Amino acid sequence: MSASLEPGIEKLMIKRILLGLFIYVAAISSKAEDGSRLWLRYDTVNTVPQIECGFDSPVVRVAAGELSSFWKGGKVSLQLMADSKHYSLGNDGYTITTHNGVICLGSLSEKGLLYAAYHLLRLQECGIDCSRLDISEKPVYDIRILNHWDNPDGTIERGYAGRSLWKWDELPSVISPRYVSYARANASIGINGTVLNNVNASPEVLSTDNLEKVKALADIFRPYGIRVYLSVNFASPIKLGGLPTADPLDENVASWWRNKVREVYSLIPDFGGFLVKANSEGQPGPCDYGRTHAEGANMLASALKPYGGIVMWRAFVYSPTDDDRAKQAYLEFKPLDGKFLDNVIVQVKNGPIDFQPREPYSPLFGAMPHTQLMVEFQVTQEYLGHSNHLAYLAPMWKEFYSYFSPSCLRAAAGVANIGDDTNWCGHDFAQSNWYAFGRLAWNPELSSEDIAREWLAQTFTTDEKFVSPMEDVMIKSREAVVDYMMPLGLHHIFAWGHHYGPEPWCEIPGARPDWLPAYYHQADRTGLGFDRTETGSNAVSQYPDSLAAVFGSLESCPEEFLLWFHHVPWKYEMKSGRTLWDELCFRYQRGLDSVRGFRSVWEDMSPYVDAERHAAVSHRMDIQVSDAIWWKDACLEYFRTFSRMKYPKGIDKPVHSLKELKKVRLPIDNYTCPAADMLPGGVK
Ligand code: GCV
Repeated sequence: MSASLEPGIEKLMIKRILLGLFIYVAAISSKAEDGSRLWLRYDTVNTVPQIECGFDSPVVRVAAGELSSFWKGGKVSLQLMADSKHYSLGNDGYTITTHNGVICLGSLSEKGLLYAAYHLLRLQECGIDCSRLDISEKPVYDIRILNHWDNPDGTIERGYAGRSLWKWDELPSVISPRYVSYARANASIGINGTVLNNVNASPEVLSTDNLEKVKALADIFRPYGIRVYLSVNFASPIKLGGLPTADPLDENVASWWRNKVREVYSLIPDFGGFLVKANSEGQPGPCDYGRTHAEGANMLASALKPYGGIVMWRAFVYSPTDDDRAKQAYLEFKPLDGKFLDNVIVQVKNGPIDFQPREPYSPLFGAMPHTQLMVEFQVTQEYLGHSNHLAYLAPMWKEFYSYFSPSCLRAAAGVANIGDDTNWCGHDFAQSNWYAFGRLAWNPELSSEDIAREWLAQTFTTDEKFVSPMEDVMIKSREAVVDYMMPLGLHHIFAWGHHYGPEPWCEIPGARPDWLPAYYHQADRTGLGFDRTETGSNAVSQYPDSLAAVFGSLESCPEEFLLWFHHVPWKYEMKSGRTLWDELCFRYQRGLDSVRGFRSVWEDMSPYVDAERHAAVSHRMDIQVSDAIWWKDACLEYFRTFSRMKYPKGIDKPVHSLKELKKVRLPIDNYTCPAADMLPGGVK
């Protein structure tokens, strides 16, 4: 909360800011271009800018500090404004206007001023003229949150950028400087929440010792406007509390949670709430006691309600039934519409299966009008080449939003791609996905192109000779991955376990059928693809009628979803006039050609990029090209055993034989993936 500044304190405050600035600037100027500065590569200022701020608070101190350190223009005034305009922009919204040569940042809250300060710096770094500004901003979502799948032992589930940032064994006494950098990076793109631990949650996360550590992080993040949340294990009352049951309708269980929540808030007064994965992939949940997801979620929500906390309850469920996995979340959750308390948000993955390179949107969106829903995107590239492949994901997330208005949702969550690697995300370009997630969670209407351009300008250079070709590469990159991995609606044909390379032939005796690729591709002598029309699983019927009609007809189904919804004969004539088989070959080849093209564009970028990052990206792009060959050979050679058709003209001869490819094994755990080295012949 703001307080007006006493005379004298202002001077002290400015001195403090300037001293802090000096130390900070000295520290960052000595850093090499190793990617550690992300998109926040602000140059130091030589003159002391005039930053006027009539009040003090930890949040506003950060805002003023950033501007004092890095703003190169004239006077900036930070003002709390409680007029109707600023009320309409809500707590996080702000204005940036110019009056008589002074730039005025106005907001109802300190957090809004912080976001305004980062906005101004972003304009400066992108080379935009700031002499006459008239900006109003208001985020679409109040909750813009990262989900870390970090484990207490420092590993990260589906993490490809080193180990966890959170050094649990050192906390709370040792505070890594990266905690502040993390908070700062998030605040700069409007992210205001973080779930610190894996949804496959250890009950220990709620132990008193651990909560002291969580408190230390929450204290660091608070001045950056970031609230901390935790994933919790539904069986915690048993495993941590020694109770005989975790039945949500048992009063002792509810009371255990109430007491735990009280303890959490005594340490972290602005604690955000719980994220829960229940009755999914072996996690405990209310269904273990014959209760519904709503009964489980509501019990936790009641405990959190007095403190303003929320429950984000995941809808990622697929019980081992015979029904199509793509239908299961809908079948379980739709009947619960309207049964959740008002501080529960049901968190739904963007697609009905699991973060595939391309999925239609999950039909749950739009099917639960009386329930608050939020979308879960995956920023970490579990199914898009980990941190080896350049895949800019904004176009994928925009595709999701193209089906309905983003404002139908309450919030957006992104599964983080952040680890303790020097450059945070493994691949320098994977930083763009963290960036894009934050920007789109603030405003889903932003274009992928604009986000790419501003990220490139801040992260590398504003030189158009660099920005323009690399924007083009980024925009095309996700489609290229779809092409060389699973085009035309194919999905989940990954290798068992690591989800990196292809293994459409994978068979594991005793495994659940819906964990195996054949379940999804359904290749046979007649054709390829999963029949989800009314002659098949009828998953199309879960979509609104108009869309169900489009998806359900072979003629009108968009080709990008063809094999998702239909089992299509090999000789079926596609829009291009090619047969399905030829089109499949063409798409795999097109994907490979695209990444070869990206590699060559990047080669030409060396005059604009520091040698260190240029070499790092080149190395990963070489792997990507090699992997695209691997994908193309594996899938086409395998599917050819069903189609028994020849490769059409213009398709590269396979480099690898199916026999060789079937022998490829990657170390699933601790996997840092020099995939090319593991391929037979180590092709480039
Ligand atoms: C955290 C997929 C991933 C799992 C992940 C799960 C989920 O199945 O492979 O690693 O577990 O999704 O989102 O809960």
